[in-house]
Amino acid sequence: MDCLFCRIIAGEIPSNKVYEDESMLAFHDINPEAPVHVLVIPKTHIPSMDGVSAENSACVAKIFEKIPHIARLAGITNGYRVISNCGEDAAQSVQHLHFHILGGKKLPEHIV
Ligand code: DGP
Repeated sequence: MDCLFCRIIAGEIPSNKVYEDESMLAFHDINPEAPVHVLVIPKTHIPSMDGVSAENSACVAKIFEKIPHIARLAGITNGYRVISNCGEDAAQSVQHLHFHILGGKKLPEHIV
């Protein structure tokens, strides 16, 4: 298993968990870019947004259903931003689908 996030899911690499259930794991980013910076990943290995399909999108829907709860668990009270970097031009650095939840401060207006 050479996927870093699969190894985190397997418990081979420790993480600071925020939420976990049968289909997803949420944990604090090792390199936070906001006071609260959580990553949410499906337990199914999907390399990026490009790998989402009709066959596997249920786990993505579950993540989006759970993101408001995860944001609250992480202490976010006044709004947040969700980002998924996909591919080289977006500087995706870990090839396992993940959603960044950023909050805990007023974020820059023009990130996209
Ligand atoms: P991206 O650039 O969108 O592929 O984001 C990957 C994120 O993963 C980046 O913000 C840093 C984070 N990250 C990388 N390695 C680790 C790790 O071992 N533990 C944790 N908690 N986060 C990691």
